[in-house]
Amino acid sequence: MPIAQLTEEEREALLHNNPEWSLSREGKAIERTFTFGDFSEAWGFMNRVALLAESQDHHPEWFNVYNRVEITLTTHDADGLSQRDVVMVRSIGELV
Ligand code: HBI
Repeated sequence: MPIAQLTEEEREALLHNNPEWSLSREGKAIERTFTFGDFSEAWGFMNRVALLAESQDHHPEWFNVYNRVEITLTTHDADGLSQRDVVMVRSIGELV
């Protein structure tokens, strides 16, 4: 089911409020790299994000090497960023 994309103003507010994140894919996604002490911590973080993703029915694209986790958020059903990404950015921010 299609979902509304964020407006330009909403995208700017998202970035302004979350300076650790940056736009990618020509404004259709947002990404952030997280670095932890070791793999165990990184994996623990990924576990918690996975539970969030399931509860929100909104799933990250991510890449992990040892203590580093790169997360890209986008909404496939919107072909770009949506409020679902705003909520996920906020939820992930509360975890770290
Ligand atoms: N995760 N990132 C992302 N984007 C989506 O559009 C999406 C999702 N997880 C589940 C989901 N959509 C469902 O609503 C179905 O479209 C599979």
